[in-house]
Amino acid sequence: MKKTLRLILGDQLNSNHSWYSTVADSVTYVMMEIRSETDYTQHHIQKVIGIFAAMQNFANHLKSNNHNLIYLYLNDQQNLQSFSDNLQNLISAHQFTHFEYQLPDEFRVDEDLKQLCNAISISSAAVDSEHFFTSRNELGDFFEGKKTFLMESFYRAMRKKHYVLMDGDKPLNGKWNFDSDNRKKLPKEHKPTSPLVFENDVSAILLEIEKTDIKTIGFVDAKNFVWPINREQSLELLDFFAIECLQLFGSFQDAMTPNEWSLYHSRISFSMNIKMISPKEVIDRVTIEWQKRSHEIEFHQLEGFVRQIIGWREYMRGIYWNQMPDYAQLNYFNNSEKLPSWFWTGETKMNCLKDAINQSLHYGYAHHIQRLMITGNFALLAGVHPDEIDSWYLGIYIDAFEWVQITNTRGMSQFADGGIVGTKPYVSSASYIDKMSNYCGSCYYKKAIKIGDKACPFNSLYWNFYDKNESKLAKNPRIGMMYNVWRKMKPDDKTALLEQADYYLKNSNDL
Ligand code: FAD
Ligand code: DLZ
Ligand code: SF4
Repeated sequence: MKKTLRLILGDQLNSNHSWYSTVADSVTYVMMEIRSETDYTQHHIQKVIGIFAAMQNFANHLKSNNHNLIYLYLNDQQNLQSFSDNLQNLISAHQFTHFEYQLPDEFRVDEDLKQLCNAISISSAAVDSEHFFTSRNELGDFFEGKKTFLMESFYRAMRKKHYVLMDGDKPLNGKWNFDSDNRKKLPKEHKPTSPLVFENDVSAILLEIEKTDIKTIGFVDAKNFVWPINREQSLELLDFFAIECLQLFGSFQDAMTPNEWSLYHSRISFSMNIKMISPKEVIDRVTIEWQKRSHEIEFHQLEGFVRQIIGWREYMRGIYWNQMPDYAQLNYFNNSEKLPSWFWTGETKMNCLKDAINQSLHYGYAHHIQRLMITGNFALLAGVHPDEIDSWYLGIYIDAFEWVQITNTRGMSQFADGGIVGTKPYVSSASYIDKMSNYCGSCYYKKAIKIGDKACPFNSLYWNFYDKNESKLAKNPRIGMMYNVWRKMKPDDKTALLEQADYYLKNSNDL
């Protein structure tokens, strides 16, 4: 009799997958909590707990639907702590005759599973994970023969192909992109909607992790775990976003303010990335809400959100599969510094960084502009090696999986890919941060000062970055103007700025 073993990875918790539409005695599923995954970077404690809790809930869901399932807990004696060792062991112990897995999202795991399939003597097959709008190679095929990978053209093609926000063959409401209506600062008196948080008791999982020497970062309140850990909670969070946040999502998408950790963001990246909900469900849900309340929800709020999902998210996945494994080695600026130690403690006098890092430690979450224009901006200005930065981002965020983390970090944020993802590096001085946030007013440093004890570090580091990388950037048409300003500056002023930057870089742990 044919006996099939099917592997379910921790980020493949898609209950709508066609695998589960029939129940068969001949099929057994396997899920495993393993050290190869908990230890490939230093993860946030909430990320490890969140994934284990969601895996356990998914396993219970499958079992209650009468599927055969083997679940290897972290501290099970027979757990060999890697996908391939456990799988080989199970295949021989239970005499499986066929092995199947869903295409993993990570290059490393993909390679491991391909190797395993070559090593075992039974037949095997990989199937689609039935989650994304696009297949792995779709972006590569779309840009075949083109010099650049312009997100906007990919996004438009996705809108047309999947008939999202379309009116015949034209974009709904006449324009593809309404970004110019977005990006407002949060007014000082504006009190954002309080985020929906869950109160999951995950203390049993924490206890198991604490029995091991797994190294994690960040904090957790294990009796009140805030993240969704099953499909029902994920859908509840999505509903909350559609009903409470969508109407201001675009407007305040890039806004930052102290002690407000999520503003009008959806916080559904974790649920989506481990596939408890699908991007199609997300787009359908918000579109229905807009149709119901179009008198209240302006179209630009909806379009801005849809672009993140069907545009950026699919685009990053496509870039990943098109560029890996070489992408992980790119270091366009040859940066080599280390991250300051306060990236792991939040203990810095820089208000914007203190806030972004502390909330990352407390929630395993920061929203896009905090990741891009606060932590990422500083790391790039400080010339930190992309490996250091990747590993920090891959660990600290609950939604961090390499396919979407590395493309955002090494690509969009660090420009280490020399312009595959972005057309210019995202760097700024204090003026942009002040424009988009309420951080500067109460900071030890002064946003308008460039030189001296109270000078905001972003100001001198910004010019130092342009000076240091002139040969690589001056010809970029989107940056040329900055070099005109730099060249026109008085030599004494330039020297003072570079000396100030040098002082800050040499003392970065004390900033
Ligand atoms: P919202 O602001 O509500 O956006 C809705 C959804 O759109 C997100 O859930 C996400 O799925 C998608 N999205 C938005 N921006 C992007 C983007 N640039 N790339 C891909 N999808 C996007 N996202 C991750 O999912 N995992 C990561 O590890 C990750 N690392 C990042 C690292 C850096 C340096 C930067 C600049 C961005 C990173 N992002 C990452 C993208 C983005 O910051 C997060 O998707 C977003 O903050 C998640 O929060 P949210 O669900 O509240 O998003
Ligand atoms: C991130 C993660 C962690 C921390 N632990 C596990 C685990 O124990 N078991 C598992 O199957 N998956 C885990 N994951 C998610 C995997 O790293 C992810 O499935 C692969 O990287 C493929 O994207
Ligand atoms: Fe950040 Fe500088 Fe503003 Fe302080 S003054 S919050 S360091 S940008």
